[in-house]
Amino acid sequence: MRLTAAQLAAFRTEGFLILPGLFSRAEVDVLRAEVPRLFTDDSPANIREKISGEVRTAMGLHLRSEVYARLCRHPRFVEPARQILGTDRLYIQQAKINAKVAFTGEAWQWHYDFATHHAEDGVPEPLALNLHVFLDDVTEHNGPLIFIRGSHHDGPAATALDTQTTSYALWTVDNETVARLAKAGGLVTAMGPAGTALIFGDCLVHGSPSNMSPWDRSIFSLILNPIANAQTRFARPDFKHHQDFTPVVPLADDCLLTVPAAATA
Ligand SMILES: O=C(O)CCC(=O)C(=O)O
Repeated sequence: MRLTAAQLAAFRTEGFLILPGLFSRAEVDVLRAEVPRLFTDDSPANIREKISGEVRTAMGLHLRSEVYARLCRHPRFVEPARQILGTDRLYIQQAKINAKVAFTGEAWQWHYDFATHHAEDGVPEPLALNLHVFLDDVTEHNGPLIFIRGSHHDGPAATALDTQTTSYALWTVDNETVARLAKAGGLVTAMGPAGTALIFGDCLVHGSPSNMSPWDRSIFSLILNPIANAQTRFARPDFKHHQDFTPVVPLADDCLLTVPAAATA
């Protein structure tokens, strides 16, 4: 799969792409079928919400599931990432599902990913890409991501580590900066049916509100980073930043539909 010149230009200008229907309903069904097993694992890679105790984020998925190992090597993710970054030498930095369970899923504060990648892992440059696929329909009601259009042009904003708001410590951007960037670029809510994909860059400021609705909202997120820009600090667990810098090689386009039954039992 190749992005068009118009998509590449939009990515550079706005900092993100929304790709409706990138994955089919049949592919989403394969991805969703793995979720109950993964969420009931007694694993430190399943991080729970502060209030409800429901799974907030389930990490390290490419090591815990053949289906998600394949998704991380899916050509509809890997080829656009190679195209944007201009290199075939990318590694899987992180693979997770952010669940936002109906009524209780908590917010992700305003942040950009490079703040964490740099401060925690010593990633030198803001090159990593975050590639999402919606596992549920995402609407204005169930805690969608909100992007600040063009905020990546401002470069890495000042951040502070917030260990209080949720169970997941995050380097966050202050309200004054958010207000300035939002007035300049506007906010875009990333919505669409299950199977919709997103690609956004490491300096794009984004966040998402809590899920007050009666509808679950799960989104898979893959971070791919150039091997030449790999982490230089190794303090975080492997499930937060994978320490194997083997180049990711794309599989066949139908790889999610050919998973042997034994691999999902
Ligand atoms: O799942 C969400 O709502 C937030 C995800 C996010 O901020 C991220 O992947 O960096």
